[in-house]
Amino acid sequence: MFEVGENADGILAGVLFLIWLSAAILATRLAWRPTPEALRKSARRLLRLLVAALVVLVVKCVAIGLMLAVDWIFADNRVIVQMPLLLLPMLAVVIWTVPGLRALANRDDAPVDVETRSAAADPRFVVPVQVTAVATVIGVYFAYVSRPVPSYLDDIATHAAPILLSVLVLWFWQGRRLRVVTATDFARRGRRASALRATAQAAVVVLVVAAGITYVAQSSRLPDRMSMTSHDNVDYGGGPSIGHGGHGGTSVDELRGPRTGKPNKAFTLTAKNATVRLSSGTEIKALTYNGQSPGPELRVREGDLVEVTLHNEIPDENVTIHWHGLDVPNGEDGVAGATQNAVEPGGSFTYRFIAEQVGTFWYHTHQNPLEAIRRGLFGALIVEPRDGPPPGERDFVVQAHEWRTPDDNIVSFGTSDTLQRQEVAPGTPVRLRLINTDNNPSTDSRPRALTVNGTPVRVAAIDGVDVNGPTPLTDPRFGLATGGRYDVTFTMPAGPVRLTDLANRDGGLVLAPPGDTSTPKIVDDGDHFDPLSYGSGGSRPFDAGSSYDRSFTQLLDDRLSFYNGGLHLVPIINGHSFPDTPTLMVRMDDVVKVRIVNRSHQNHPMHLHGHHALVLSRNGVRATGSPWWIDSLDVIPGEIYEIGFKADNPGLWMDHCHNLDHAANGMVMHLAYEGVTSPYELGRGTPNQPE
Ligand SMILES: [Cu+2]
Repeated sequence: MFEVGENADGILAGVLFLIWLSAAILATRLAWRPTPEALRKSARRLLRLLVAALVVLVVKCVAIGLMLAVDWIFADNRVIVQMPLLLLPMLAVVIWTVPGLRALANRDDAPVDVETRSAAADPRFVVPVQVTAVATVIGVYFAYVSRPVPSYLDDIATHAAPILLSVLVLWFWQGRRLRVVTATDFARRGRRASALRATAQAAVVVLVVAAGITYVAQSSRLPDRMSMTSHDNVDYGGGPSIGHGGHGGTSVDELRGPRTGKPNKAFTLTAKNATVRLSSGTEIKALTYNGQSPGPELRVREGDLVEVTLHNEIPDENVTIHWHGLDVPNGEDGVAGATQNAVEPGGSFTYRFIAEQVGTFWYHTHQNPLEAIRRGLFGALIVEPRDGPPPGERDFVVQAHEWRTPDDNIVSFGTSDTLQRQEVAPGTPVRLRLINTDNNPSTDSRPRALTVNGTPVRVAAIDGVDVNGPTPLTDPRFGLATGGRYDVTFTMPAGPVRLTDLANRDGGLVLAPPGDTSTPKIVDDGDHFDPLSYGSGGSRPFDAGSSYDRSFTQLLDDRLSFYNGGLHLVPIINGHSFPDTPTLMVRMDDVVKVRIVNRSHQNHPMHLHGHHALVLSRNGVRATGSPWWIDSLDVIPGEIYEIGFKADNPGLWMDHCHNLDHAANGMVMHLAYEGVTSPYELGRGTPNQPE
């Protein structure tokens, strides 16, 4: 309902502008109509336009009502900023323009005399229509560009100022026109002179606008060097204000995993260029770890000391490794420019951490990730329970990815873009480890839609945390957030089971008993899996009613604007893009609530590094199933999620949208602990481009 209202509201802002622009042109020319009949016709047309504008306004109010019905916060800026600035000039039209206009529309055939002309050119009669046209321009600007966020006081001022200025300018201008139209030599004034002047005026306007756009584009370019810890926009979430870095704090370099001790598992990952061949035969010029993509599966046990040595042999690309979902010490988090310098060609970096969580995770570069992850710098990281996996269990790691070729996006599981078959004996416990490594451009950036058909399944874990009391689901439809993971389990039945990404119905994975060559049909209209109410039992350390040390709100909007020199639909957090986005400041052991509100046109799979957060509620409905712990949460337009987490992992942590296009366009913020500093910088003048 929010999206319908939001889209309609934007379109109607444009429709209102077109109507009022026509009305203003008509009103401005009214006094110049040569004959009684022409004047009457123009006046009637203008009246009809005003009626049409009223109808559109009513529809716009309905659209705003649809958004308000979801929650006040989805359209409060319309109610507080936009509508008053539209309604006030319209009211002036009703009071000062409409009575005179009706008289003109009903005028008889008496010649158009000076008195009539001066009535039709009177500023009090014309200016309200012209100013309303200006207000609708501000309305379009509001709908697509400015997107105000609370507290709205400065937005009221910045949006009202041009309207008020236009009153003065238009009143002065219309006064001059009034004198012209009532002058005795009016009829003899040449048209040529005024045409020339109009052309000159238009040229000046075009020049000024072009210069303004060039200036805005240039000034949106990011600085060459930025520090993640030196932002002005600090949010304490209603808690006590605390120091952000400064002298004498703890450097992220001190927040590393165990530096000594023999690792239980040691891996070497070498980043290199390689050609990856998909099952269809398509070849991808990929960026890889160890020449393969997805990179080698890293499989460790709970409690292992893991050591991963990264070498970079890609000649023109810096790399890192981020352990997505694994809440490692901050210095091991692999974010270029925040926790380390990106590894330059020929360089190395060694990560060491203890695998404390059991479950399905993945790793990927956090340097130029928009391009580098898409091109292959990722792989699976599996942490098995200390005592090993359940006896007899077979697990299948499925990395849903989208390979880009010059002409196509190829939806695949790993390198399989065609249907794959595996033999599994009936009675075998099966675990599908579903990982979404990519946002989903082929389905309009919606969460990746996956189905499992052939047997009822359970969701045993979400984002590397076990689900309590999972119940069987028949033909479920999973919407997997980018970066998110579902562990789906079942006991192999006597017939085949099929896993499908609905964006590639010819691909997928079929598990079948030996000798069975049949393929189950795809059922794509099954129930959407909703973790909010799935499972039962389990304990919650806090819930929607708990008291929190700090409560933050993240208002996700988007607007048409320049970011880093380019024009985009820029996603914004609380009205800003990185590096002006708010920094969430916390203190160790704080219990923190974050309210995420998506008022934008796009999905935002929000990913907080270093922590797992508990989902408390969605659109006011409390979570009732098993505790739903997330590190990657898809927030769709019109949704409000409340999540809670304990600040128990000190550091400087990225908190960003994992739709990497959005992150690259500034949808990045960070969570900073009191006193933590980083010696690293990011930007063109550094090796580091974490987004
Ligand atoms: Cu996003």
